[in-house]
Amino acid sequence: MAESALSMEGMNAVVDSCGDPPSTPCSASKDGCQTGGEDAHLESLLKDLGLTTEYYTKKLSLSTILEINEKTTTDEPAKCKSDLPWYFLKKLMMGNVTARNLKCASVCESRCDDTSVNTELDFDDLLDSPDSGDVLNPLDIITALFLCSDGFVQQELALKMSLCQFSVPLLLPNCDTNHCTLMLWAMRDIVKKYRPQNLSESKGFTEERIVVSELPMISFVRLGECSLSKSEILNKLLSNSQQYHDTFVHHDMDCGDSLRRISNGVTEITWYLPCGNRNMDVFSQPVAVANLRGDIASFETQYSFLCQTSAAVFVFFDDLKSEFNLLPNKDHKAQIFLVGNHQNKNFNFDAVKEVATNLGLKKDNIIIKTKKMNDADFVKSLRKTVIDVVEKSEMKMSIEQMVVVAREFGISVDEDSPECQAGKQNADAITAEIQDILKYKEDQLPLQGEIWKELTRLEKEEFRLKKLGSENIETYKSDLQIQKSKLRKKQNSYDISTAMTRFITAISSQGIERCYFLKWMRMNLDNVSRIKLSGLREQYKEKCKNSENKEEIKEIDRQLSNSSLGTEHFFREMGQIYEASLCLPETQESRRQLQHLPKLCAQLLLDGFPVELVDGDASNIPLRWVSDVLSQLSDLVSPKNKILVVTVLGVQSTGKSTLLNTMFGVQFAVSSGRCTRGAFMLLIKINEDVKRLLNCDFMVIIDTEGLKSPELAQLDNSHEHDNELATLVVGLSDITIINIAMENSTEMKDILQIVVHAFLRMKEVGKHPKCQFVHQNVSDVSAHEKNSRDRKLFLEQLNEMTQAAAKMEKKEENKKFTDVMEYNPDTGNWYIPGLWNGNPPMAPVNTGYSEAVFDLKKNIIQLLGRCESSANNIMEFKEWMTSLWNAVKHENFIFSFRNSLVADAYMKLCTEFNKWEWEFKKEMYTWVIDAETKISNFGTVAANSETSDMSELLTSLKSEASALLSSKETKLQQNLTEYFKQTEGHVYLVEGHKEEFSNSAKTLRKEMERSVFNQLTTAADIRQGMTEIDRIKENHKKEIEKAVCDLIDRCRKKKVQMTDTELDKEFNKMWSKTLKKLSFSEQKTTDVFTRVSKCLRANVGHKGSHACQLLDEKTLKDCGIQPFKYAGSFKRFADKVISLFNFKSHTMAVQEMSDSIIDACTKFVAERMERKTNYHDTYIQEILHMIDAKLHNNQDLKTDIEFEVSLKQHICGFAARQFQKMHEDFIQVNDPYRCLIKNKDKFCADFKDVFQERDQCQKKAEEFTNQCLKPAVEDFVNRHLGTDIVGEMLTIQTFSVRSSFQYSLLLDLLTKNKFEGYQSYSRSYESYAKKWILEQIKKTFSSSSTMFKFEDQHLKTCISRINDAINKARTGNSSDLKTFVEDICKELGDKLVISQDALGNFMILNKADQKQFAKWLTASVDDMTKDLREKFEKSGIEMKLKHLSVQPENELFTRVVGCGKQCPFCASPCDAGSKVHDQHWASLHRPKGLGGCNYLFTGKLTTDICSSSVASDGHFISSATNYKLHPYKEYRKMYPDWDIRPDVSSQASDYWKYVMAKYNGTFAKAYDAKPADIPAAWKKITTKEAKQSLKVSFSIK
Ligand SMILES: Nc1nc2c(ncn2[C@@H]2O[C@H](COP(=O)(O)OP(=O)(O)OP(=O)(O)O)[C@@H](O)[C@H]2O)c(=O)[nH]1
Ligand SMILES: [Mg+2]
Ligand SMILES: [Zn+2]
Ligand SMILES: [Zn+2]
Repeated sequence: MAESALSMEGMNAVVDSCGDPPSTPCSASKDGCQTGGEDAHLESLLKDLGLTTEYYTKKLSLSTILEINEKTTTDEPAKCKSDLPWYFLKKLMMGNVTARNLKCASVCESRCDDTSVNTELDFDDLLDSPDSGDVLNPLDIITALFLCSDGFVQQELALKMSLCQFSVPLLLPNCDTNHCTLMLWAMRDIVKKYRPQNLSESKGFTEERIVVSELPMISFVRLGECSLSKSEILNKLLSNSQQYHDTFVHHDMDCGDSLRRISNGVTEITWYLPCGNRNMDVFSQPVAVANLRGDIASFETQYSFLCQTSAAVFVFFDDLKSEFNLLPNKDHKAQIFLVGNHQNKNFNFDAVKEVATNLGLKKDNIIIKTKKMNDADFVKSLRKTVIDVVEKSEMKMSIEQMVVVAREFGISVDEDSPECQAGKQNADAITAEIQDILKYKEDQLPLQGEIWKELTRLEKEEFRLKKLGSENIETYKSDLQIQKSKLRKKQNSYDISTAMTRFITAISSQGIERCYFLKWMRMNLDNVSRIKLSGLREQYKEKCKNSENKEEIKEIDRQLSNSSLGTEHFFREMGQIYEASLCLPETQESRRQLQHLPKLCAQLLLDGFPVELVDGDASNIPLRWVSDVLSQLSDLVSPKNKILVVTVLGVQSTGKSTLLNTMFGVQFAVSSGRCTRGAFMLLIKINEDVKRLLNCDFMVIIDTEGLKSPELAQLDNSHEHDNELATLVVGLSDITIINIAMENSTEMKDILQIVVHAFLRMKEVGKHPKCQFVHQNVSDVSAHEKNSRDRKLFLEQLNEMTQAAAKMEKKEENKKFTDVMEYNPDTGNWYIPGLWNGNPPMAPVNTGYSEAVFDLKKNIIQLLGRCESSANNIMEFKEWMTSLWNAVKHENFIFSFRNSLVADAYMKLCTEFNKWEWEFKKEMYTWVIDAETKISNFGTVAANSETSDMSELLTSLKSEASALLSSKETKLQQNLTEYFKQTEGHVYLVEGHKEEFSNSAKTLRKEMERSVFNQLTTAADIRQGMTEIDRIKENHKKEIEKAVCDLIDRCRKKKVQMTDTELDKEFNKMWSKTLKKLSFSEQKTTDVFTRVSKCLRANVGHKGSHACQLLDEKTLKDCGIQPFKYAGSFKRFADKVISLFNFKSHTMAVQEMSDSIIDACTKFVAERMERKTNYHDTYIQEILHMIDAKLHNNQDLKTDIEFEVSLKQHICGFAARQFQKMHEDFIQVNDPYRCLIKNKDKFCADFKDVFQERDQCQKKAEEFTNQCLKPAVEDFVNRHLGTDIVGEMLTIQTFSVRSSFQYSLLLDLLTKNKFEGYQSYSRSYESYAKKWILEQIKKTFSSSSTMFKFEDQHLKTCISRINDAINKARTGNSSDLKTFVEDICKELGDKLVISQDALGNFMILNKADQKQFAKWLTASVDDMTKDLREKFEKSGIEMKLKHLSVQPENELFTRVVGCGKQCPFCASPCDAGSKVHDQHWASLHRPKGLGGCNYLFTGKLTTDICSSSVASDGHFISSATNYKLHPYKEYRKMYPDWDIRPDVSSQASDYWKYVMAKYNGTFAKAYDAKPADIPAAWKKITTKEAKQSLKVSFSIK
């Protein structure tokens, strides 16, 4: 269609179909209605387009058209007229050349619908055309949009239109006011690159802002009506033979035939630019081509303007009226050409002749399309004329120069707005000064030059310690810090340069002026550096093809960097000024003056300007600056601060920036050669309508510098830089686009390596970015199908890379790419055809490119919507950036990574888990209390179990316990699963710990089970042992009772009054007689030593015969008498060596461990003793278990079997001794004879009462209460109080998680500020911690009445149970007192343990009346309550703690001590929150000198901190290394379960540095060493900073 010439008839038909009145015979009526009398054409059209007056007056802004909304990703065509402008904008912004095909879908649809309904053929219908009211001319829409847009949108429109090779408006009229504007500003941003003929030899090219290029302009206008389609002929004129392109909208395009309502008078311009190839170029010189829409008769101003600015004006006409004055003023500069169509019936040759003569035109100036000519011939002749003109004409003018002409004709210029002018002035003032770029940068932007690079080097060196040498690490680090602060000082010594002052003032201006300023800056700077840069870039590209020119490439690269100057350099300088100012005292004026800079920059980000994240030249992020900008940004948008991040990565110059620009309509710097440096970020607003879908308020796009091929990377060591950059941006992004140009697949491979590495690192630190691979320049439509084999290959490569990367990071478990991330080859790959359709510079953007990018965009937005984790907010983004970059600065990323978000998530998980764990434990504790009660009451009147066999009871209780434990464990696991299902709180970051916690739950259950079973067995055995004694006692009592009864009978028979003395005498007689009759078999005591020996043998026995032999060498009775001393039985020599190597000596370490074990066991024994029960084997088994666990925990400390046996013997020895005593005491206390004797007085009293028939009720009631109930109640309270205390303590922050505990403990030390505290903390962490916990408990409960509240609560429960039982027994029909009491006991049997002995004593000689007794009982229970309450209230906390069955400090300690492991270097406790974990880590390491280590030769305490050492090239020596030197960096080979992370902030250990600096002398004295050489920087640390560092280390908010 495009190539075929249109016949006149065809055109008429089209016109008719437009609904023009039939009287208008030809197409010229196109602009007929323009001058009609109707008012406000513009307004009505705008209304049709839905562009309300608001848009016209306020103007569309870039942020409006760039925001992501519902329409962004719909494929739906425009439905109504008001959709059209947006549809056009959307397509144009993506560089789609079909953007001008603007038709409402409803129009086509209604047609289709009609025909489908009509079954009968209706031929009339064929001639019907859609209602013209529904169609709008594309030119109208474009004009309307220009009229409704602000300068920046206009610029963007013009830019994108020129990319599509569309003509752009040169003169924009307002059809209502007939006023015209020269669109100079709008075209300012168009830069064109071409090769004119004279450069074709040298392969040089010209790259210029088109508005300043002085070009001949050829204008095409129409006079009256014309049957030739001027625009179409122009399109043909400009197209070369292979490719026709619609530069101008013409009637034969979609809706191009519909009435133009506002766009007559528009003068469009386009450029023909040669590529330097004679065969392809239409014109060998660049030409500007202008096209005036409408009849020159109506648009004289425009016509006159063109006559003054063009080299030639071609006037198209049909019917030339001689009277028309073609030349508005005489001294026009343009040649005039008349172009007529002889094929038209109105063509009047005479008139032409007349006019030509009048104007003095030559024959050449008249071009007639003769009857024989077809369009092609005609175009050819026209082209020839144009070439002629261009070659001969002297008339060349740039658009900038046209301003003067425009003013003459009253045409306004868009650049004249005051804001634009102000912006220009400000920008010019700065850029006018620039002569030599390099020098300018040195003078005006000095802070970012060498100083900043040196700072970067120091910063990295601080972490990498490459040049450490033999120097002491901490001194070295401290020196680096001092050097850094010197550099900052130097930065501060510069006054802010004039350029920067101007720059800051200018960007402080408000609103649009600031935008104009920045745009002007950008363009000016671009102009300044372009000439130099574009040449260099070209050279660079050329040279890169052949990597042999290494030196040259390096040189060019350096020059490129030196000669580039953009706004980013000014912002960079601002960042440095700001960062340096932070080193000034807070009060200093100059510092305060600069505090607003981050906010300024944040506002710019919000306005859509890109901000430099990574400075590509220095290869560093100014962290403080960027962080503060982001914080300000967060404040500005709060609470709408959720963001999603999209990044692009790929080889250099593969069109990454172009891709992002096309996708989002943004303006990242694009050019050939190396141009993006570092990484830039930019914000795009998300419209309300899709916010819910995407769950974010902004999208952040990050454009990055291209990754270099390894050959190039070698040159400047940029391999590291690329790796750093990739790791950072991948870590920041939700989606990473990996851009791959298909041409260079080898390069691709290397780049993939970097990228895969970055992904692996992210996986390891818990972040899960998604990725999309984009393959560029794949033109085939069926690329996706065809490439399925390639994709397989691609995946194989990815797998290969993964393995390689995994090996490097020592994370070999990652074998496939899909292990690293979720990736599907079918949905994760995109094929995008080449950008240009044809040969630049005349090539428009390929529609296929634009469409493919659109598909990608849709997909990316969908993917973002599906991001499982709720979007990050800006502050979290900041947090990630900081921790990623800090980790990047280390060599070993994964092990250096620390992130407070991860730490927070971990802490939350620990807190939750701890809560569940405590619920579990508490429930089990309560259950055990009840079970023990059941066992204790077994076989007594209080028993209420069915079985009479103890072992049966025990079995049933055990199975009950197992069932309960199982259900509790399941609940725990469920909680855990549920926890990881939630989307809040970044739980995905700690997904890696799930297994750990699940295992902890299992372990918890196992431990609980062991302990519960032990308790049950012990209780049962002890109860069993008591049964026999109870029976004996019972018999004795019966005998006594019988004897007493006999005595009473005898006495009564005497029938004489007997005095008390006489009665006593009688009783005594009877007592001795009866006792003689009774047989008292001596209660046998067990030999506890034998029992313990057996247990010990069982424990050690399986360790081999040698162990048993060792056991035999010593009898237990001889053990545990002397304090345990570890002699260091082996490698004594090595031990000495090691003590020289500033390492804690092995002997000392073993002794310390032994002491701590002995300490714990002693405590355990003491607790048992306190309970005054009988001995049981489980006790000693428990102790051996403890020892084994501790030894296991200290495996690193290599010890031998001799040691183990002797330690166990020692402990078992003293334990056995204690237990023996306890056992004997127990036997004594419960000895039937003794018990009987003890009660003699009581029996005597009872005897007298009965004899004298006194009322016993009150007395007995009191006795029952005090002897039976009271102890039981007290026991009940004591059993429960322990758990209550723990529960209460756990509500305190300090005990919620390990890290809080550590924090509080250390903070307390700092507050107390006593050397002794630090010393005992360093000497024995465990015992210090235990003591401290007890202190905390006492502190918590001494000041509050909480403890009493708990006691009172339990008391109340008991009392109400007792009263209930009494009442129940009363109403029941107990026949006598005995059953009455038994009923009560039975009722209480499941809660209270009532002493059988006491009960027996109570029942003897009890003749009390049941009813009376009951009455008195209630009263005495009341009294008891009062008594007990008083006692509880009065008794001190220490007393109370002694009697608890659950020891709160133990419970709390096991919770906060964690796994109990200590750092193999500095002995800092492991901070992992779960019970079971295979990696131990400490949040805070400390100088080894604090543990007493000193240097070999100097004898000075060491300042080395392991978190620094592991990053250095130093070596260590220890028993684990077999006393050989081993590199610190590979400490994991020796301590594979330790994860010692380098000090990321380099402030983390400030706490300990502070302590060491402060107590250096005291420590030295205590360790009998010389004081350490404290690095200078340590001495500067303040208490406040020390506190702050604690907070940071333990992630405390
Ligand atoms: N032929 C062709 N040229 C392209 C294509 N995509 C981009 N370009 C051109 O390649 C040049 C470089 O494009 P950029 O977008 O700056 O490339 P980049 O990857 O961002 O470059 P760096 O940031 O320097 O690594 C520009 O001149 C683009 O017009 C493409 O698909 N085909
Ligand atoms: Mg780029
Ligand atoms: Zn350590
Ligand atoms: Zn641990």
